[in-house]
Amino acid sequence: MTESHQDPDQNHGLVLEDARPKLKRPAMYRVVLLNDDYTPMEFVVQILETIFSMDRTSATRVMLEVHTKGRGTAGVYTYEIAETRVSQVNGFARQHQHPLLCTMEEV
Ligand code: TYC
Repeated sequence: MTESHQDPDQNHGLVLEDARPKLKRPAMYRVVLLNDDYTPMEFVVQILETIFSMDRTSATRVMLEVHTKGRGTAGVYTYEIAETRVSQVNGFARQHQHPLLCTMEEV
């Protein structure tokens, strides 16, 4: 058997790494709050302050956007962070018996 059959890349057993490995940006996910008729406005503002680290002015603006338009963006994150925040919002809302819903979608 010839050398070229045993070592088709002719690298003689060396593992060669690409000098410029291909990097992909991670997929990003929008965390979306949905409007409902029962969750108190103040509760939604508190969620935006505590779970999404917004100041009161931004939290109030986002809450009112959801209230008037039906939905609004609380933030954009990588998958695991978005998933954690969605389950924190839904868990906290359920604990307080509010119907508030939070979901995520790829940007
Ligand atoms: N629509 C609610 C009310 O009038 C307030 C609200 C805002 C509820 C945003 C949910 O994601 C929400 N009390």
